[in-house]
Amino acid sequence: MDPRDTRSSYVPLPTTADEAAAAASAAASAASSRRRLNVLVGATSSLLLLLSLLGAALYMSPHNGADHEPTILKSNEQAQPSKLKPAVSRGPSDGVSEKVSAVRGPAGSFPWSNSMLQWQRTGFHFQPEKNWMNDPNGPVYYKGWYHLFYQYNPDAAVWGNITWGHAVSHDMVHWYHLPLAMVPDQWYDINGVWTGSATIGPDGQVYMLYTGSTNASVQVQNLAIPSDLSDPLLLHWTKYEGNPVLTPPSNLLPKDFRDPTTAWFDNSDSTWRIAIGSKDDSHAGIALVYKTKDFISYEQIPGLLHKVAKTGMWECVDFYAVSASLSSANQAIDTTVLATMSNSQDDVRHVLKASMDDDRNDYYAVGRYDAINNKWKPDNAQIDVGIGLRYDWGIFYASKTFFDPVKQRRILWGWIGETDSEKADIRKGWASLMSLPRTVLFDVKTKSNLLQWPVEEVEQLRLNSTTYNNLTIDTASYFRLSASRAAQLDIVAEFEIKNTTLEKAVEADEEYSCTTGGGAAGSGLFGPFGFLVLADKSLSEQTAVYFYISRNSNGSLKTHFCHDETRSSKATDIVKKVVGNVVPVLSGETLTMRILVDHSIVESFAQGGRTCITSRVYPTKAIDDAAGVYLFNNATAGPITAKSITIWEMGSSNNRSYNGNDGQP
Ligand code: DQQ
Repeated sequence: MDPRDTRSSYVPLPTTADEAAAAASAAASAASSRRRLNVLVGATSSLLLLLSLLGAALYMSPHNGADHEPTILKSNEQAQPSKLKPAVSRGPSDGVSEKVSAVRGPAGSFPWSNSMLQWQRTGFHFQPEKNWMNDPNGPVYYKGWYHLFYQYNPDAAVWGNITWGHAVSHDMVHWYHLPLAMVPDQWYDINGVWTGSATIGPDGQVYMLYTGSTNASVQVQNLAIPSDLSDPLLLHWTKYEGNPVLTPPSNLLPKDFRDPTTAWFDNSDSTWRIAIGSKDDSHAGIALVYKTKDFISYEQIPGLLHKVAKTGMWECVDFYAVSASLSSANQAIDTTVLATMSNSQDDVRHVLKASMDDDRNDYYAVGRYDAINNKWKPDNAQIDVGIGLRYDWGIFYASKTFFDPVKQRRILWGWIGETDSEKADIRKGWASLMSLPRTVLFDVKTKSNLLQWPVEEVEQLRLNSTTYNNLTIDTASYFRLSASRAAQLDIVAEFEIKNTTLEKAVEADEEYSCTTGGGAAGSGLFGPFGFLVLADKSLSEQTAVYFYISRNSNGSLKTHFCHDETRSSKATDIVKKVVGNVVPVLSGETLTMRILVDHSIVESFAQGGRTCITSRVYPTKAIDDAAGVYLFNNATAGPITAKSITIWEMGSSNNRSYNGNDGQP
């Protein structure tokens, strides 16, 4: 089978003729369902008002501190799943941020055609078959399958009715979409089966801890286990009858206690530990730690794992160990032994990541964990969690890692939202996708950051390639590169700047940053130079991926890696920015970048993954055969030489629906 013909099983948008007919009947049924909805909304809002007043009253009732049991609206009866199918997302009102960047700026909706919208569907990134998705949940390897669960709205292309979608893969490239793993059907998760993580115990038991948003919108932690551990597909899940297993401590707001991590084992007292994110009353982001022996009863460990002032609510905390020794740089560390790696071991570092609800970015810091004192400390307080390094300087959120026992590696999944309008998402019938799965390693050369790189399995999709060696590009020029299917590419490039050119560095500007530096159209002594992807012939649409070298005050050079989305589309109803950050380049290193283009997503990695950027782009002209890729150089100091550039056209992943046979996808 030609892998290029296996785009995921997506129902095409109707043709213009079909559309006109469908629009007429949709208008008629919308009018009648609006009437129904009004009645429903009226009834539901009275009910919600009653519940929230009751919830608020219960939470505001006086209490006496430590021994206070948070009051939760309990019911022995099974709650009914919500019937609301929102036309607009109700994330913020439910106490959770759902969409990374609402469209602001020039108003007016672009006349998107169906072919433009249909083109946006990716070829080799993970996406559900339709509708809305957000955070990756409980990624785990089990009996031969990589499992990916995710936040999913089965009813619409906007956030709401959050359930757990589920898919399995042998290689994290080709997927089988499975039935929903968990739906909101209990009082303790009726407002959403929110984010959670998997832990496999030494006896092989799988524990899935997740946040439930209760009937009073209180965030509680719940336990679910596979109904049949012998089923490699883990199709059926049983929620623990005594849920919730954890309720918010009395000193925290009931809507700020969510997203349990994978558990790690502590030999000192033979307990499992989990971290949960929150914020305190001074708006500091915090991570709390609980211990448990059985995943049912928990005790909060005094103190906090970590806290950073003014960073706000920490969502989707992740905590894991990485090897810092050169000899074992490709050996990730199983989360369950994280604690035994603590303290004195010099060749181990602990990574703490939190997703900042305030700015919707994933920040991490490298540090050390002191399990005895329940404390994690960053190696460098200047780049603590939330104020320093990001996994990705574009759009990338609510990520989660897991340990892959097969290849002994740590793998990171991130939620990549949309930067178009909700209206366009509804027309497309889908919203959001996952980043490529990335391996995560400690950078043993810089000793200060992680390295992220697409899992090697992605390379199986590489088709025909074109290589250029020693391609020199003059200042203020561009050059079209060969790629006939430019919507799905893997580009790897290495650049060299002649020493004679670099000698001019004393004059390079000091104040540069990607966001303020004028984008790809600007020009300085040493940049920008790099690639224009998804560009039409006239370059009226183009997404630029580039380096820019500036100078530190001490005269040393500083390299920036940026994406300029501002000319990525003629459309005005999308968010377009210049994003990026500094990338460490060590003495003697050339400049390297890798760019994966997949229709509406561009994912880039500089210097082996020290700095990563993801953009969502929605071209209107540079699509299908009109999309091309160019090398460009706007540096005024002189020519730039690409020592090598290889461009692979990429095939598509082969995704299938579940065929209904338990045990066989
Ligand atoms: N998404 C979930 C929450 C989490 C947020 C709800 C992060 O559990 O905090 O869909 O995107």
